[in-house]
Amino acid sequence: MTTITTPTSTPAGQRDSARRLEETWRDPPGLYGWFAAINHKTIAVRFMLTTFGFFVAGGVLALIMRLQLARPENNLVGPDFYNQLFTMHGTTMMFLFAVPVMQAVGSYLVPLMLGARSLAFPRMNAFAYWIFLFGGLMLYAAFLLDIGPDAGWFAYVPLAGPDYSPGKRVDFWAQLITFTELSGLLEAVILITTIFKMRAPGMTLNRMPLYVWTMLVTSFMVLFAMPSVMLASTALITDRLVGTHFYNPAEGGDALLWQHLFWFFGHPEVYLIFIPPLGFMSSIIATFSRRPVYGYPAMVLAVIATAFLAFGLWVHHMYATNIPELGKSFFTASSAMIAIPTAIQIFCWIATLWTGRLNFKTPLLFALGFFFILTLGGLTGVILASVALDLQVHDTYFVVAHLHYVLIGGAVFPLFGAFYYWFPKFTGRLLGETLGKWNFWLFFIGFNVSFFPMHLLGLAGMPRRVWTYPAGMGWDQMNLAATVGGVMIAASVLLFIINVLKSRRHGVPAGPNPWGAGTLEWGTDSPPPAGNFVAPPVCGGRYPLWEPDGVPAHVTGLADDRREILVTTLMDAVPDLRPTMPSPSIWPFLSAIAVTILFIGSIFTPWAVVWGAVPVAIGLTLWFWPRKKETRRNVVSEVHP
Ligand code: HEM
Ligand SMILES: [Cu+2]
Repeated sequence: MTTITTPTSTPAGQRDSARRLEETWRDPPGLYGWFAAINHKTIAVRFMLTTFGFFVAGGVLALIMRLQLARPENNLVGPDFYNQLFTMHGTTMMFLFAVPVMQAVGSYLVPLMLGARSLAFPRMNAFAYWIFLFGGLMLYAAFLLDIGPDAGWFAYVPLAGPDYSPGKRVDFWAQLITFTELSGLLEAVILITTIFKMRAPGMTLNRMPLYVWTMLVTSFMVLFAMPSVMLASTALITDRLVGTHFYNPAEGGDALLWQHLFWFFGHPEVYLIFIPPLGFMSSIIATFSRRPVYGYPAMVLAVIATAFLAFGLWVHHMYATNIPELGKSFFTASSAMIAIPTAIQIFCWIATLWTGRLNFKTPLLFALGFFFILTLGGLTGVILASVALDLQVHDTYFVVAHLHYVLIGGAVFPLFGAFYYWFPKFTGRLLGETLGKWNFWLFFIGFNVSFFPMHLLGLAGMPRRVWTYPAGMGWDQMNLAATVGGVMIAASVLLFIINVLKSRRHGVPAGPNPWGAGTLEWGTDSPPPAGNFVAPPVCGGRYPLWEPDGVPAHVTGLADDRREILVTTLMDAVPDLRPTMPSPSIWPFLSAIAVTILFIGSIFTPWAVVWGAVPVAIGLTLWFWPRKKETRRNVVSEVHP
């Protein structure tokens, strides 16, 4: 049993222990160490940088589209390339940026907020990152070779089927789905396990930070949503490669099956993107209004309700199909209903801000930008939920406007806020405030200049996914405005990059808690040591650092010469077990390469599934091969608990 006492050891003893902990938990040095790294912070930083890289790549594609559409009958790009552009842009933003970036940020912050030394399953975490990276690289390699996918980000059959999309383009798309969903599912399992079993003693479910609640709920949604699209895309590949007929009505298949399976995932996906930012909002608003978020139980229940409802609305993407009209009305009702839990949260935040003492730093500006933009996106969402109105603007720029208002307002604004907020924790330095304000205002104004006119374009009948349009339709000015706004957004992202590069070296040193925040990640150094906490905290409330007596005690008795962690019980976080975490290993990386060869090979021959399984099996076997030293230690600790 672990004993919990106030630390009594001498400062010198603590320093010694801190040094040993650092040696125990850090990643090995050198090139080998780079590939063998498994520390959750190392992997999370790589993950965040990679997803941000994809955001920039997707943004460049968007800019090319906007330049092409700036004036009528433009010839910057041709129709075939334009098809690849919007498909790659949508696919990148949804599968390589928005969902994974939320998991990446979570895999950095969740253990720190819980007072834990690590994520659960750290090797699997490294594996999930490599799989994600290789999948993304495969997609972009295909694009650069001019065989990028071109059937839209939701790849509807029959367009994406073997008859209308011969060649390999759509296969790369379908296989990218397998890569990213595998990675996403693993991350979800890791986060759920960490949240349920590795919380600091005293952190009952009822004291868990709201951000951790959002990551828990998101991870459960991933478990239910992602298998649906993996199944769908695998069936698409087998239709295309080995002649099955899942989606072929002539042979008893069903084209609409694709839409059901895709949107059963696709609608919850937008909530996978949107729910973690609700947690960013709660963290930022609490800290910058200097008081706990109002209505904790209502906030938690609202997030859970959103997750449940999110699985009951997928048909609102399919109003233009021949589903029975009565059925569609139910989906109208449920689509309108999901506005309720979001509204509850918005009211709780307003109540918090109303009664707080506001501190207008850049993170809060981005949080306020969220309110404005997301609310507009939500209102057009309620319009689109109605079958009659939706049919009028289906497949027009009205939809493009709506989806960017919710996705950029609901996810990208809070995400930027979150970076400004947690950057000092990641690096030990604050981001520049002046550049931050420029970053915000350029983004906010540019966004509205770019996307507001698209509502009007849609109402004026401009269809989405067209590479050009004739002059004299009354669309010219609004398209030009949209392009100017797009350039402003690009400039603002550039300012952000400059800010990061500058502040990483020369920013104001942050110290452990620059904002005076209340959750546990601010109770350790910035950046945190390899083992997160020299003395892991015991949790005394929802905002432990704001409790009158601060952190009441620390966990003692954990080994500092091996990766020992404290496992606590699910509901009440009572200390339970002291397992030892695995050490760094190159095998997650090598196994990810083997899996990549299997996945990419199977685009070209079904035999890759058979022969490709051999290296995967070897990789996994060596990954799990026990080491003598570790086994001996485990046996000893079992005999003497
Ligand atoms: C950063 C600024 C952005 C600009 C200027 C931009 C611009 C565009 C444009 C011009 C289109 C194509 C319209 C068409 O021809 O139908 C588009 C489509 C799309 N965008 Fe964005 N976008 C941006 C960011 C994002 C973000 C952050 C996301 C998601 C998180 C996103 C998701 C999508 C999706 C899903 C589509 C539909 C693709 C398809 O039709 O297959 N965009 N965007
Ligand atoms: Cu939807």
